[in-house]
Amino acid sequence: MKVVVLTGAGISAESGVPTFRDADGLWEGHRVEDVATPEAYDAQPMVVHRFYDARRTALAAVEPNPAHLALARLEEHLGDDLLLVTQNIDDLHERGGSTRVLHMHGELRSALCRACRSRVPWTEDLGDFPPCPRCGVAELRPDVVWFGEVPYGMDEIQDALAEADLFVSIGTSGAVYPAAGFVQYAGRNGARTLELNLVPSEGTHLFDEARHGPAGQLVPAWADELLR
Ligand code: BV8
Repeated sequence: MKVVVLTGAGISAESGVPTFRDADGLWEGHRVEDVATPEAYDAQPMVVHRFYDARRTALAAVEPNPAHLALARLEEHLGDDLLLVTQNIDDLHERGGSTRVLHMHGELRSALCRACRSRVPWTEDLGDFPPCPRCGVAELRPDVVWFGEVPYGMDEIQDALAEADLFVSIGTSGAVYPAAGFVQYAGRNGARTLELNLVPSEGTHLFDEARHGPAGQLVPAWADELLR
């Protein structure tokens, strides 16, 4: 049984990580779509650094929740038959025990050098323009995929969706592409599709089945069902 799981901000909500749409997409009065763009970074790098430095710092104060732990248990049983794709840039899947996580929108704990294009592990602030540990040039930016930028791992994701028997979308509003289109691609390639979300997402009608409620309850129950 080949499974592809896609997670969004909703899976980290019960860990205390705010989602994009709960704060109606605002941060310090900025719309996320206005901060998470290369144009915003070029125009006002310090505002964008403050946005990501604050979220990177906040990682220390949150813990994985039962939904993250259930997906790690699923990986233990399914191994390479499970591909976990996340839109999240937090490290809660890893801290919950998942070892193979595809961060299609990048990660807070990584920095990207605009000079040498290296992706380097990073846990400190970037707002003081530290030099790249690889090339020494002070051009490190958050290693995050902004609006208008190309997500990571699209080939691997598309291959997995084409082979999947089951596609499960957890805690995402289905508002952002290409992630929001994965359900149709998987379904067209013969996968059964399931949505686990607090409330019906924008694409809920595209799924064979949808269950609504907190991920911390729905995901462990679904994992138990699958592993039975
Ligand atoms: C691309 C990283 C081409 C940054 C993010 C016009 C101009 C330019 C582009 C476009 C355009 N029109 C459309 C586009 C494409 C654009 C797009 O989709 N825009 C939207 C606004 C229409 N997309 C892009 O630009 C992407 N790149 O298209 O490149 C391409 C395409 C294909 C192949 C190759 C190249 C890049 C988009 C990536 C942007 N970066 N994040 C950061 O984190 O700061 S997006 C960000 O918002 C998240 O990563 C996530 O992906 C997205 C949506 O957030 P969600 O995770 O869904 O969270 P949200 O708050 O929305 O929803 C939470 C859900 O959880 C809710 O449904 C809620 O009910 C539920 N929930 C809450 N609590 C719980 C819960 N569920 C369960 N339990 C709970 N307790």
